[in-house]
Amino acid sequence: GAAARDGEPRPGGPADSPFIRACRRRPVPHTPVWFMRQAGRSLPEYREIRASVPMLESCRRPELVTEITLQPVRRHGVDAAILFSDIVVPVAAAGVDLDIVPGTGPVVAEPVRTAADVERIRPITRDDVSYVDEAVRQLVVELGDTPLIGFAGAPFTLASYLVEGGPSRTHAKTKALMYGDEALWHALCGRLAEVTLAFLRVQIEAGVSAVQLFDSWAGALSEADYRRYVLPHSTAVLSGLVDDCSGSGRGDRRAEPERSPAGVPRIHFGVGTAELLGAMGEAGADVVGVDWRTPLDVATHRIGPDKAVQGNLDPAVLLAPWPVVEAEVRRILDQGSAAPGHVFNLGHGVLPEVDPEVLTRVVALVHELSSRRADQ
Ligand code: 1CP
Repeated sequence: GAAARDGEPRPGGPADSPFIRACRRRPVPHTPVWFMRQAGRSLPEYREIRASVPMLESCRRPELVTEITLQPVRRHGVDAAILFSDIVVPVAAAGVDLDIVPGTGPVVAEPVRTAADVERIRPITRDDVSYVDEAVRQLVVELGDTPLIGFAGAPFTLASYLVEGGPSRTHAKTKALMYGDEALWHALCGRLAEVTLAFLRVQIEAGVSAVQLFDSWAGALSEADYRRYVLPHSTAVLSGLVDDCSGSGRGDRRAEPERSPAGVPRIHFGVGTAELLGAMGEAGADVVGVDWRTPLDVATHRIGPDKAVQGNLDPAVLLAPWPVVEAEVRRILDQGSAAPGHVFNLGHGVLPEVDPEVLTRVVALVHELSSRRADQ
């Protein structure tokens, strides 16, 4: 209703939370904090649930997704939840035969080699991922004012799993296809961008407050190659979400104040992307994720003054003695203040061997130090 007109969200709802405010570069009472892979093997309550359920099956059971997603919110008091799922879930829903193998990661039965292989990746609809729709709707109720982050894998990172057949250090087969058959490469990434966009739309329609596009392995490319082979496809995803809100066709969303006028905030993340940060922002992000190699003030300089930043704490620092952790938290809060919006996070996911008590302490420290600054 009235809130849509001046662009300010309903006070107290998830759209007015510190996390969403920081994504939108608005003033915050404290710096919001969440952790990539906050739901996962660092938590005994997660290991217990997962002991008897394979990974992909757990992603398809809304009651398990809901419980696992809520675990880190209850335990750590983080400022956002992230949907428990995996980047290969929509690809499996699109008909690709794959599994997530314990200790390895995603493994694809028949790696993509030909145009016919690309054609077999079907566009997806809500019905193909109804378990995600259900889990998000349930979570939005349970979470109340805490925002829920939806996510998807970006075309390059998904293409890497599909072409390699599994995790790869060099991405050699992926690059061989990219350089060797540019038309097939763009056909593959174009199809993956469609699947990803459809998957994110399902999550947004079900009620997520923000989305993160994971291009975890984009850092394997030079900036020139990133711009030529990847940027158009990631732009199709991130800009496609904004087009949803501009009134052409899917315009009923304009009636929802939280979604208008600019749609939900979009975070764009990768690892080893120091040289790509500017381009990843250009793809259409509100927030750019930064790994542990680039300090947030340097990242802000590269990304430009109109976007928020997220990340930079080395996940391995959480294994260090507390004074080291504390000094790093202070450094990141200092350097993050150079950006127009700052979301505290790690530079990549929580390592399974991290003591969850340390994560809880980091959340409390970020809140304490940053709310003191906000008072000044
Ligand atoms: O048994 C287990 O616990 C399996 C481990 C696991 C988990 C907990 C996998 C297999 N996926 C997940 C969940 C997951 N995956 C989340 C949960 C939400 C959260 O709390 O953050 C998310 C966001 C992902 C996304 C994901 N999957 C990414 C992007 C993020 C990143 O880590 O870079 C990637 C690259 C994957 C692939 C994947 N899935 C699983 C593994 C072990 C891997 C990586 C394999 C590799 O090294 O290539």
